[in-house]
Amino acid sequence: MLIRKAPDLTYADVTPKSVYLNRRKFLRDMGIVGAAAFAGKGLFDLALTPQVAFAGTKFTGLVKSPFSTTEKQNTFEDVTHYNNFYEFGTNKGDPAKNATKFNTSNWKVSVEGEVKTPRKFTMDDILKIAPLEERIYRHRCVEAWSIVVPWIGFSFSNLAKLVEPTAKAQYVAFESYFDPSQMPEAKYAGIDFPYVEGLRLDEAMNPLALLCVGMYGETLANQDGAPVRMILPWKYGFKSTKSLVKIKFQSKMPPTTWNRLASNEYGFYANVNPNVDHPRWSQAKERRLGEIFKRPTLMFNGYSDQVAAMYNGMDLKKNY
Ligand SMILES: Nc1nc2c(c(=O)[nH]1)N[C@H]1C(S)=C(S)[C@@H](COP(=O)(O)O)O[C@H]1N2
Ligand SMILES: [Mo]
Repeated sequence: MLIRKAPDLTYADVTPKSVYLNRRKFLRDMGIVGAAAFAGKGLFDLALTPQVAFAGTKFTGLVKSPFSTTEKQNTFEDVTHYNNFYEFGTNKGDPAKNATKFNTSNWKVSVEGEVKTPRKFTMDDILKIAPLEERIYRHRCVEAWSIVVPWIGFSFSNLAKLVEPTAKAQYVAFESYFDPSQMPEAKYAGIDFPYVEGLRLDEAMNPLALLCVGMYGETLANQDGAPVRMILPWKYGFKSTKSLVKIKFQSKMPPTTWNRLASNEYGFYANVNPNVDHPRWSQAKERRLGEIFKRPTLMFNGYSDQVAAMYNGMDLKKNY
């Protein structure tokens, strides 16, 4: 995998204003596209400065995924300005405004619990686990909107196999970063932090479960869960934990943020299901961001072929 970076950027060139407010244009102006590729050094070693976010750094040599949809993609603008990231505010436009200075340098993800080889991964470690793929997935939110995004990452199973889950590992618990000083809006969100989620082991090991480090050919925007998050395209969006710092393999079903808040509204499985209404609204249809007319929602968000077998014998009206 090659990562391109303008070879001549120095700390002095990079004012926080140009980075935070106009990062993409800035990089284009600096000639980052087509710049000599750096080999040998990792992306996160090449941080322009410890204070600077990495959003906007390009990936090259991405592998095309057979799991990609050919549907029309949403724009980068849509996907970075209509977000759920309650740590940075509860309105869809809040994360774009409030996450600009989110410091994701020196990031570590602790992988622990029922594994033979627990380990703390740096972002450089993570980028070396497997070839990075571009996966264009449909993404369906519980509030009945959907988007199509070219995510970048690899199947979570690659990471899991490295740490060797023990026979006791039945579930995987995911935990987001939380720092109230960087996330002052979190105190008004009405949910407990850190944000926690979980999967059954077989769900986590399903090839569709993506450990995601980027989108649209570059590193993740802060508001989309930089520097590393989960993407589970057959489930409602809230299952896909952003800005991951802890992954724990365990024998018990882990508590999850939204289920803890309102268990009748948000189940543990949260598989996209047009036949199970949310108590306060229908899930039969969805609005693709940028479109006027609603479209029917598909069972498992259209990923039945890959995931339905995991739920054979389960009553999905009860296990929602
Ligand atoms: N840490 C954290 N992760 C989170 C959330 C959140 O508030 N905090 N929101 C979830 C919800 S409800 C959705 S729909 C998706 C949204 O991802 P996106 O903003 O990149 O589309 O992130 C999920 N992951
Ligand atoms: Mo969501």
